[in-house]
Amino acid sequence: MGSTVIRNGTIVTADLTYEADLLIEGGRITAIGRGLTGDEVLDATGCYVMPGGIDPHTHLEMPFMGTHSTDDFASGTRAAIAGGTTMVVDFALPSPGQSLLDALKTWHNKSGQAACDYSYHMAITWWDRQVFDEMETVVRDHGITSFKHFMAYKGALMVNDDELFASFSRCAELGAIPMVHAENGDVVAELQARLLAQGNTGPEAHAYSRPSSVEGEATNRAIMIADMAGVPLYVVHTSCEEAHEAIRRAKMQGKRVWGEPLIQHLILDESEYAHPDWDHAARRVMSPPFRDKRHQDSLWAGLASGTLSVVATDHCAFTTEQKRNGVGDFTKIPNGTGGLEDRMPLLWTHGVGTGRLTMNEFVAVTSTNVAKILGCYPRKGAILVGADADIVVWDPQKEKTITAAAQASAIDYNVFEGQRVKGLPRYVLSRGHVSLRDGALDTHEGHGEFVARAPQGPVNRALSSWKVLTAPRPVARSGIPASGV
Ligand code: DUC
Ligand code: ZN
Ligand code: ZN
Ligand code: ZN
Repeated sequence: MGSTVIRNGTIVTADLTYEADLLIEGGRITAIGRGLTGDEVLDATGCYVMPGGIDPHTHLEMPFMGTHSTDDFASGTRAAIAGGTTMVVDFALPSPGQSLLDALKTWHNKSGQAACDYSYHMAITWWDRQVFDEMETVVRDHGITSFKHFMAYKGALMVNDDELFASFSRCAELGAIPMVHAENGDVVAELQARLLAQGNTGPEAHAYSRPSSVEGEATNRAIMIADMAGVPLYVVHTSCEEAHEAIRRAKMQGKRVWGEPLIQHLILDESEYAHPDWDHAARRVMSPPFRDKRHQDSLWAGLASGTLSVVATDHCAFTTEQKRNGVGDFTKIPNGTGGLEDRMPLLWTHGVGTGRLTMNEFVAVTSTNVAKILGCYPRKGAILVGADADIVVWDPQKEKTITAAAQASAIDYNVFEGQRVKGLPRYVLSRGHVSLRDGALDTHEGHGEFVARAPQGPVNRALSSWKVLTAPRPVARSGIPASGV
């Protein structure tokens, strides 16, 4: 690969906006300045040159609810690049009882198809001594420093509070970050049973079975458990005010807690489930479900104020045929929606385009904050000499209407169908390779590399009560009472 220069653009990072060219050699940024020359010149006139997006939450080819999500690492990473995302973080998912290291092998086999760089979080779906031991190998030998816990999906992936506390405590020892899917799985299971018994079998009942309070309760509980374990906490797909409120409160108390809204929850609302077409509503079934405007406003405010940290997709794409498994029983509709290709253009359009977010905030929540929280900054998420050349050249004037017909995702619909976006990539570079050029993809299966991440040091502790709880002092007493008082 020869050298490439990105010329005449405006560099936008999480904290700076300035005019400069970039020189890229060997997949990395090697110079930032004016008048740079190279073998190939990409014209960025009128464009913003930003770190490529990092989606911290995808499920590619995920075995789930009796099927597999249809976008795999090949189609999923093509979709990512088409929308300006140059790294995805997927979830290695051991089935209950399966070794973490076995699950890791399965994920490494699948991700060989990736067209952009990727990493994994490891899911903790069961608990015993073997899991405890393997967590250390996962962190130290494999560079996976975040562990996901499902507080929902009772009888499948859900772990209980004792398991959460044990795993969170282990994360604290290892300098790893626990993550939670925060919904009260016991209450959801009970509400599902009641709704079905009452004859509520359609996709709208999915939303009734997962009210915002089940998310608020679980978020609050996870924060408290993390604090007792002395560890920070990353809350995935924060979708409602109650969960956001718990995160805000924790931050005000000095706890390191991060919230991750999804682009779907920012843009789409619960009225989608009232649509008269069963397919339309079922295609939008995901957990947590879409919410009303009050919750959306809360999420946007959190991104602007910094109480919410990153925007993800939870990309978990099922075809209409797969969704139809739930005809007659909403609990059998595979949960998940797509969004990888649309996250950046939609967030730009509805965030920067409306004045709700600055360009620098856009870069922070789509890339830099993710890299910092997950331990791969400044290799990723930065425009700095020495950083990987994962770059998006963003044309703020370019427009399109989102359609399934034109998407890279392998499914047969798009939940954002018909939405107009203004702000799209002109070029996308994945470690220096120009993978999108004026709307045309030039991706290579297998170009993507696994990104090993570093554990965080003791400085990354939660700040409130951990010292008391992890180092109890025995009470000194003068004598032993005669009776067992
Ligand atoms: N939610 C979804 O909608 N799909 C995948 C897993 C999840 O938690
Ligand atoms: Zn989830
Ligand atoms: Zn998920
Ligand atoms: Zn090529």
